[in-house]
Amino acid sequence: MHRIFAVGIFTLAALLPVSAPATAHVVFATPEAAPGAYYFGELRVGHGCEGLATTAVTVEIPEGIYSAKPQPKAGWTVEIIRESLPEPLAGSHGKVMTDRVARLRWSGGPLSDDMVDQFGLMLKLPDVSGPLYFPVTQTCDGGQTDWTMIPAKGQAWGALKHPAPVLTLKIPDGDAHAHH
Ligand SMILES: [Cu+2]
Repeated sequence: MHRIFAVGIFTLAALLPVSAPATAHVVFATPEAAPGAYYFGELRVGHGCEGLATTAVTVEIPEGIYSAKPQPKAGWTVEIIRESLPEPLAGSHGKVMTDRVARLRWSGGPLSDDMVDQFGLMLKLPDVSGPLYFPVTQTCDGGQTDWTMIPAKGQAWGALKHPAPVLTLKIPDGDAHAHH
């Protein structure tokens, strides 16, 4: 009886694909947003680095985004890394901006390879349409995976081994004018 059960499990495992599906990469849980919107999203970490537990997640905030806030997370230390702007810019509420958030980093955990978690952030999105790439460094206990690949023209995001998480900015269907 036990032996038959074991054989059944083995057969199922053999049928699973060798490579993880695209959804198991580091991705935005909600990958679409409206241009110019305040967007709250979560970076989903679907697995570790080649089986190793995740101990830090660092995300690069692309140019054109001047406001980025991480969500605090129990068991993780959050860092906001800023860089100064080449020239001051007019910000919200009449303030002048002299720097921007260049990257956010959560370190702690560890998040084991067989579990999933999400890291929240709020962004003020630029008023443009199209894909925005957020390169992520996944640090693990004894390894690292760089989710930094950006598809070339005509190349599918899913065809890349370690694609950067992408957020696609587009005006919602049936809404000719984006509401701010
Ligand atoms: Cu994956």
